Amino acid sequence: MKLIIAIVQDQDLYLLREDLAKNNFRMTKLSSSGGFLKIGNSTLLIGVEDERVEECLKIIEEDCKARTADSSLLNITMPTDSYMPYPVEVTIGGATVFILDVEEYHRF
Ligand code: 2BA
Ligand code: 2BA
Repeated sequence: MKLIIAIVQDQDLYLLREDLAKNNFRMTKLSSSGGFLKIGNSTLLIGVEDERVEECLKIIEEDCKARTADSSLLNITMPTDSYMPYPVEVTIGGATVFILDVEEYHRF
């Protein structure tokens, strides 16, 4: 078994959740935020059998779109604890995915 950790944009969550459920993938969604832009995103934990990993990745890839972030989203922290926005354009990828081996899986 593998644990797929997928960090996705909130805009893609609805469709992705639907498609995962439709295809019988079980998952847990955590609300998260990135260290760079500091805006909300979603982290999905998806426990899957080894032979279904590719199928799951395909769904994630199809549903999650890369986008350019609003340049005003990035702030720098000033020594006075205030924030100063500065213009920058970043492309947020469709999904950042980690795949981990699951040593044990229990459902009590
Ligand atoms: P939920 O996804 O909200 O699922 C709640 C319960 O609904 C499940 O209990 C299960 O009895 C049923 N269920 C979910 N998906 C189903 C499906 N495709 N077909 C039939 N019944 C389904 P649990 O299995 O005890 O799971 C409780 C919670 O644990 C889940 O909440 C989910 O957040 C997490 N979870 C379970 N399996 C997971 C997995 N393989 N990967 C990630 N998270 C998992
Ligand atoms: P954020 O950290 O808010 O990053 C948003 C986007 O900003 C990134 O998109 C990337 O294009 C850019 N970016 C991030 N750090 C940067 C840096 N040090 N210098 C220049 N540009 C930078 P993605 O790479 O697609 O990442 C989207 C989100 O996925 C990230 O949001 C973060 O929450 C997560 N993520 C990405 N790589 C990760 C990693 N290695 N470990 C854990 N989470 C990761």
